[in-house]
Amino acid sequence: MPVSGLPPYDDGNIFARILRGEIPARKVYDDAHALAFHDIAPQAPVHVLVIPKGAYVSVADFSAQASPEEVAGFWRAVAQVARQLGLENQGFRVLTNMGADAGQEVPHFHVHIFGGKPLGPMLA
Ligand code: D5M
Repeated sequence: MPVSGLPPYDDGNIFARILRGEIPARKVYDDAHALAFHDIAPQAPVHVLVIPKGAYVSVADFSAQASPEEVAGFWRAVAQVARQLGLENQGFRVLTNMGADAGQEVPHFHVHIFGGKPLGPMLA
């Protein structure tokens, strides 16, 4: 069970289907712990999603349940993706939405990487 008060992991969510190769994605990175692909509705010149390979609903679920290897592997992949996309020098933003108040749409933990322009202040 996820720890976050969200429903249990649903195998039919769209990112689980991408992981299983059932629907296409514009992949930019793939390793044992993480997959990264372009967001279908980009909100910045670079907008990529990074997801863990394991079945976790949210950042709270991932942080509580994933092994140290999965957690380290995931965050190393996030940094690697940013490097690979050439974002390291200019800077970039990493964001995750968790639950209803944040408007999380897809119940498989993911982080957004935004970059490619000055991003301005954070929205509250
Ligand atoms: O954001 C979920 C994000 O997932 C949102 O920015 C759209 C994106 N999305 C939804 N379906 C797809 C597919 N099939 N490919 C790529 N990107 C997709 P959230 O943080 O849950 O609000």
